[in-house]
Amino acid sequence: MSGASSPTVALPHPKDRHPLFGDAKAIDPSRPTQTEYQLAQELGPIYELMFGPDYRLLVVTGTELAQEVWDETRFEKHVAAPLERLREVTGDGLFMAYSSEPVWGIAHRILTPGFVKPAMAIYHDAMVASIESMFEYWQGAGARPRVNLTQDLNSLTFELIGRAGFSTSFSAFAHGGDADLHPFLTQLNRAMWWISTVSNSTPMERVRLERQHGQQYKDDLVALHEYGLELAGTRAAEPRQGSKDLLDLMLTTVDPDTGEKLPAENIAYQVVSFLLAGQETTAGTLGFALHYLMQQPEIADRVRAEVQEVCGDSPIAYEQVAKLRYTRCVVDETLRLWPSAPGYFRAARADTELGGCWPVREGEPIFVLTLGLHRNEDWHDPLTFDPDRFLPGRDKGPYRPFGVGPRACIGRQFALHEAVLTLALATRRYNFVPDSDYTLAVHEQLTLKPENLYATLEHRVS
Ligand code: MNH
Repeated sequence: MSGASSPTVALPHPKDRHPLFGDAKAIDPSRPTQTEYQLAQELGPIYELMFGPDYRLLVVTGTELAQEVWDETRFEKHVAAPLERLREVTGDGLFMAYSSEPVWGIAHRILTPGFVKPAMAIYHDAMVASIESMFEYWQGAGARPRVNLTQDLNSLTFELIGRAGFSTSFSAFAHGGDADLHPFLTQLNRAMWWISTVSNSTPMERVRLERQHGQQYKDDLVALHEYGLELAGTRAAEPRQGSKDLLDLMLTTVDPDTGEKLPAENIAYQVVSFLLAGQETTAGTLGFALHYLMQQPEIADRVRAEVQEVCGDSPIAYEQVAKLRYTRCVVDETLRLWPSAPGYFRAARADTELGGCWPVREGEPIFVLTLGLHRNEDWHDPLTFDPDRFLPGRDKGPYRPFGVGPRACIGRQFALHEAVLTLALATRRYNFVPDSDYTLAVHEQLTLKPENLYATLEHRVS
């Protein structure tokens, strides 16, 4: 291929392209990024998907191409079409704010101190208490209960962000069963289902969905935002003493750059954003990790040995979490093989070429599919779950499960602390025995998680 290539170079794309609907039929709407990963294996490190006559999406899974797209001088985060819908849920909260909106910078500066590594000391006890409330719930289910991990881990991360971030308990483990889910979680799940389904369906299917579920979705949006307003309003009326949680931070901090505070509307959107971004992704990560610990019990034994060495039988202290190096490798490897946020959108700041030959227009969406990138040929034996590859000194391939640049995940330290702590406490306490006939099925609703993952729990310590 010559350096001065013509702009007519055709990108690989799925066969059987429809003149109107483009490649929509090539994507299974119930598992879009998993189909995109399969397509990457057929079509290579970059390919294009057409959704309609003039909506093109580039999908990137090659290392060099991803490194180009990560370059903040040429590319930036892009709030792409499916994410426009997410903006209806999270408004101008950090997650979906446009970088050009001043409120993003204000919120980023106000909230960053709440998410740096040392700040995890503030949340540690609330995290432990949330994890123990799950254990108590399991305790109540009998001597050797079979538990629904997919569901319970969702409740855990929800309860944990509520207690740690907002000093609020959702009583996620107060009752059993789906029927007792907190209304916020029911509304959030329903809204996510709607967005994921609508975003991945044809215009005709969309009309039907709109008719059947459109009103419910609108009602849920209102309820979610009202919940955020109420939480913030209650706190504003009754300030707390002591160390600041995320809510205090947002309500009381003045942005050092502009001297402005966050408007109440925006704080409500931040609350919804954290409950959304902080919950599904971490629950999925914990589910995948426990799945592999069950499938490869020798890894669970190494986690146990490490916890024993660092903490003995004592409670796990904040400082000890950083010493659980192997447990952290388990989390890193989980996020490699199954990045629970399976990709993110970028766009060029000006017309450019990718890989020196693929023309890319300013602002057109490029999807970095980490689900494919993290398994490409630059990783040795990529389909094997092997935490040791994250030990210091080992060769590593491309790895960015939390995104890149100023818009990368603000909750990274929070998620890692939470995940390491949960795995350490849970494996010390229980043997997790998988259903003998379980094969991993991955549920996709913008994020990934193991579907119908159950475990039978054998108590190890009293
Ligand atoms: Mn999180 C952004 C992955 C846990 C809050 N998060 C992102 C992005 C990825 C991501 C990828 C970038 C998206 C994009 O470029 O469009 N996040 C994860 C993963 C986990 C996770 C894989 C768990 C594992 N995230 C959390 C937790 C919280 C959180 C926990 C909050 C407590 N994440 C955010 C917020 C953003 C974000 C807020 C948006 C940051 C910004 O744009 O300023």
